[in-house]
Amino acid sequence: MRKGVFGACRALILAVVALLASGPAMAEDGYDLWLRYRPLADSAQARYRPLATAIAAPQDDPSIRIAAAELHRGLTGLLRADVPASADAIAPGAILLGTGGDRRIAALGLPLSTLGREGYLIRSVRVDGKPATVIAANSGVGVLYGAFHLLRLVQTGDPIDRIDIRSVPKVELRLLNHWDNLDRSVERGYAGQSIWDWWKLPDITNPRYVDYARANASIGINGTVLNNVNAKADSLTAPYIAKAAKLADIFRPYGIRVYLSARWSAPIEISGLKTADPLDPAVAAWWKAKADEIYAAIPDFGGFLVKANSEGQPGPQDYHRSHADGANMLAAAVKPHGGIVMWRAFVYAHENPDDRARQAYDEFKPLDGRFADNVIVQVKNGAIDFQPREPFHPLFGAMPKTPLMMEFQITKEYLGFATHLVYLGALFEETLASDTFAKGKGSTVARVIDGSLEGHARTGMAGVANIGVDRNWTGSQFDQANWYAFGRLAWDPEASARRIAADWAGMTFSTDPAFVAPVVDMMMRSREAVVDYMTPLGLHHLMATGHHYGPGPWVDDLERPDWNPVYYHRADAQGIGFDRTKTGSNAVAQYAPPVARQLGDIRTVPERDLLWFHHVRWDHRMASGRILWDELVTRYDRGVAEVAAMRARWATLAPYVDADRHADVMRFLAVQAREAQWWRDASIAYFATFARRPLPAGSPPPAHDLDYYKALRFPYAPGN
Ligand code: GCV
Repeated sequence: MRKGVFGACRALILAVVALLASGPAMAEDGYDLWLRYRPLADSAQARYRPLATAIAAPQDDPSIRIAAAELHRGLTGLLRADVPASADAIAPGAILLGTGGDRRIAALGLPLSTLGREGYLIRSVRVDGKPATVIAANSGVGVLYGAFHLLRLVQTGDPIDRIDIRSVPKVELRLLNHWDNLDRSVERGYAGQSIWDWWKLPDITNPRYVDYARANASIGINGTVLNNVNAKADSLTAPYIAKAAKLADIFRPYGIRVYLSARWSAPIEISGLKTADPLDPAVAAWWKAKADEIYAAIPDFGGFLVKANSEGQPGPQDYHRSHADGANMLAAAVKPHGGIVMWRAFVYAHENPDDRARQAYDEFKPLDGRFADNVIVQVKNGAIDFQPREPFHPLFGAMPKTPLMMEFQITKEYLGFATHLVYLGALFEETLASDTFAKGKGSTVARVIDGSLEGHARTGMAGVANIGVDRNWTGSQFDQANWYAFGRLAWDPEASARRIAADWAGMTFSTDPAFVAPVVDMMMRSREAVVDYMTPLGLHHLMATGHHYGPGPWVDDLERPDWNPVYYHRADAQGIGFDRTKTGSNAVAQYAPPVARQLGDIRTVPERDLLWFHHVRWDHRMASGRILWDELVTRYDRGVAEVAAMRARWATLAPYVDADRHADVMRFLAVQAREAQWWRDASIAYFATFARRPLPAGSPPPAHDLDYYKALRFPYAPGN
């Protein structure tokens, strides 16, 4: 008996030891995001141990208190040490946090005046004769950003001796746009319901609201538009203002302001006005009173985001007024309170027979210089709609007198929903690094967005959020990276997507170089993979109707011509692609002349944009020496092969990741592999009916005939 008990105990101990030795044993579900603070390896702990002497944050400021608590939580976890939070005395190695209002920080004579409200310094200094690390800023929120930065250095194994970091955001408004509806459904949301429980607010709040604010603050996001741009007027009624105010109270110490999407016709819907004409004094008075009401409840309310006269939404054009008339009227209402209006340029009209890609430019370019100074025009990264690849929007660089802010989509409406592993940092970076040539070489989109090209102080970047109530927040482990990368690039639009991926992978999974290097490589290649298996060589908008799940290049029966994929690919017996040169829609002429020349010439256009701008013969000779048809099929094959490579690679990385998250990602990759094959097969089956050529040698025929793919239906696909 004794022997039996002993044997069982021994077996248990051995099992535990084996488990511990077998790498990351703790089950994780992704809730902790990149802020996991799991213990570092012993050698790294020793390196950072001096930081564990004390955290001195004597100022009474809510954001500084949060910063100190975060450092305490982070260092306690990472270094397995209980770091004393001492209010005053500086022990050697201590961290001192605060603003110039702190006597010891003031005594250091740091160049705080160059940091603005949100920038910070992290420096190795001597305080009261003892070595210390100071995090200093001009506001509590700046201090909080600095605390997260210091924790990132520790999490990723960066050196912290003789530290000298200065960081100032290059972009003023770094915002999430939630397309969340009041019934908790999320338009284009793939991570479960909306995290805003509107029904229970304001009385009952979810601890997740704090975790949301904390995660956003950790990457510098400073604002959130709570409701869908396809807005309901109800969001502007007193009960919903009270709910938004509750969220604003929770977010405030994290430096996050709330904004609301405004429905243009709200004065009619809420108060029975006869009109929503922006030049009608009663309408202007209504909005002014509404702004006063909102600011009484939310003194730091950020302002309004507006989708007007787009996809059926009401707007000033219903009254024959311009977008500027509409934006300026709203801007006047929020101006006395310091609020802003973000007016979306995502407009295209049913009645307009012009190429959809031209329409936003044609509408907005003539309005340059006509917007009030608290209006910023929000422009999607490309001229169509968040496709796997789009050339940069021609409005960037074309409205020098108007501040333009970027709108990226973090949720992956057109890139495989949450299921596909696609690192959007690469997409964001590609757009931001594009050269508009508006003021000669080097006039990048990043410089339009950060205001430096035209000297605008009002700057912004918005990301359509991918957040929901799913335990891992974003619907998949790797989609967290897209939220993360968005925040980091909004802070610095010239930051490296690769570097950001490395930080994220290190903090989210493991800093072991044997893990980080292959994962970052995989992430950086993942964007090209999705382009290849969905829309290679500049193809776009080929997805199925409504939900946008899966391929539908054959769709030709929708009410509006520009909702049909056939409108975009224009395949025929001769070739494929949309002629946007002067023999076609001439959309290319909306770019600055050097860009227009390059893109408009089939000999110089980059192949990645070829079919966006040109209708190209099937036998056109490509750089590879292959004819276009063969190249197209080769790209589809390449995309599918890349997903297979990602699966194989991730399988080898099990030793570095806890079993649950590793298996989770493995399962998602299996779906992606299946869907990549489906995209490839369906697209090739369809385009072959025009090209009428054999597949290149070694390329297998589609698994099914075209009718099979055309018959697939997904009435309950999410996010629709
Ligand atoms: C919020 C696309 C999406 C719509 C979205 C729209 C927009 O058309 O499919 O769901 O609506 O863009 O950005 O306004």
